[in-house]
Amino acid sequence: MATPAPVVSNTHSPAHYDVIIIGAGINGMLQLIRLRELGLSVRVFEAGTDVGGTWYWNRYPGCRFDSESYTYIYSFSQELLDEWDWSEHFSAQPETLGYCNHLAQKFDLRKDIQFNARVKTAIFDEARNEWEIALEDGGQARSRFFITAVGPLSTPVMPNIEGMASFKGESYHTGLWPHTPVDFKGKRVGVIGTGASGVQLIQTIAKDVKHMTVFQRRPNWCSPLNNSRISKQEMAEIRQRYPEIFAQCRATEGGFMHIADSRKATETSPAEREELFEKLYRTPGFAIWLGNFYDTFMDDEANRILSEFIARKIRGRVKDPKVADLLIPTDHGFGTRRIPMETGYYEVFNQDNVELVSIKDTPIERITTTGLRVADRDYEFDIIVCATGFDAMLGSYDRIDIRGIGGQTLKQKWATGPRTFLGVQMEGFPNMMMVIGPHTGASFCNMPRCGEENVDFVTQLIRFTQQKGYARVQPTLDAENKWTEHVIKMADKLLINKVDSWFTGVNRNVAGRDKRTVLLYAGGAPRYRRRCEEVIASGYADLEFT
Ligand code: N01
Repeated sequence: MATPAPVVSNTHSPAHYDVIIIGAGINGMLQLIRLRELGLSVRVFEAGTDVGGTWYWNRYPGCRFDSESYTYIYSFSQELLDEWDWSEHFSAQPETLGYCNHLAQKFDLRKDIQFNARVKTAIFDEARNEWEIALEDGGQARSRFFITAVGPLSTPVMPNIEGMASFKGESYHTGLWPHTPVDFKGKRVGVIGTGASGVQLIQTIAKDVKHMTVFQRRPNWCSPLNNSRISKQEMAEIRQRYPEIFAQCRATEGGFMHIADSRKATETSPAEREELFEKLYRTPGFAIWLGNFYDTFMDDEANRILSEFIARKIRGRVKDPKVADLLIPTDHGFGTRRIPMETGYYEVFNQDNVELVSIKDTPIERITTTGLRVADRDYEFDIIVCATGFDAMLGSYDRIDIRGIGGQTLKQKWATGPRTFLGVQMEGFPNMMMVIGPHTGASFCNMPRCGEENVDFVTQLIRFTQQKGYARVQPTLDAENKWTEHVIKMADKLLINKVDSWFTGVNRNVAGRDKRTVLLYAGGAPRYRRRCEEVIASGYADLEFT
């Protein structure tokens, strides 16, 4: 349970800090630790009642990592590495939340975090070179620096279906799951959405439900997680290998342990391809995605060959060929949207008490008091679960009124897509920094691996600004334009950016999100890291200090 931190007064003059951070998730917490080391006064505002971010909110049954647990651990403290044991190769949400709690307790973080504190506005005071932060409850605070550690997937979105509020049974969104367990035993359950959250939930509750109807709009390519337990002895071996594991993640494009095969699928014999695909299908984690022939990310033909292999696997696992056909994507290739990692997902559709309803051509007409209606058929449920995802990357920025120089809002600045320098700062928004913002190398990377580097970059920039006695730091417009153009150019080479998904910012449940936008940095973590190092080595030549 969180120890309540003192509440920022809304009756006295606003409290003042060196730095205000929004978000006490995995990166907000690390940012707090790092800034404390500089001797700065830091306040974190967190909307939840405790730490953990993603792992605090997403408590749905089956929620777990698809990063190897031991790559999702911070490397900055040997003590932390020595004392934390993972029990599975891909740990489940309670264990990860436990890790977040452990971090908060070990570093006594809660005393600097105000919970139940949703930030409403952040306005740059040009006369004082300070950010003025207002909370939804009326509280206010000021700071020299303002950091958003709001997470890329933290604004859950309900489907825009008529009658959402009319359902009289229980209804849930995976990203806003209650803290008390939901009992699915003997219940008639409807699930809307088959992304990574839906897949994890469906395969987990299938054993409990009386009946489950899965409403699928566009199927996703899923592949086996191949999870297993970690014995004490294996954990001891993993601990010895931490330096090697981190080094391996550092060398890869996405901060995972999987290294892409340098051969081209299109130039390899069918037998060799089959051998690699089979091996990767049995390998734990994202190997089949990130460790595959490198051209499967860029070349339509290579991607088609891989997609065909996965389609065969799905057909081999789903008994009813018509159902198998429905589960095989036809509008995008394997890995061009985020791969949901599964454990027995396809077999769920062999159960007599599970029905798959394709709503691709006949959308859900409306939610009713007893369930929902599709193409003149009424479905009755005790529970409806919306696994309908998030307003990715931009949603959490949009719901805060952020105003920089001249009163310009961030929403105005990003009207045609994000414009950033390194995904960390924006021209016109001095002293504001983003951790895992759009366009950072961390945006398309194993979160803690790149997050740690992102936090270090922000920390060093603040230290430099403070040490030199500057009141303001922001990128030049030229630097911002060049970085934004570079990010857009990099995106062009990947098939991922030619498909509608949260990767490309398309979400038809949210007004204005019907066109693709470049949100993620596709140039790879090593290239991004090199650019950050150049910026530091140049004495931050791309930035303007006042
Ligand atoms: O969300 P999604 P998610 N009517 O956007 C459907 C991370 N994550 O929460 O594809 C009917 O992927 C929508 O259909 P369509 C991971 O990065 C990580 O599942 O738009 N259906 C889709 O099927 C992941 O990518 C883990 O046609 C509607 C689904 O809802 C990201 O979070 C676990 C609809 C949304 O899928 C998001 O995953 C879970 C409507 N109106 C998540 N609106 C780990 O393992 C939406 N849908 C770490």
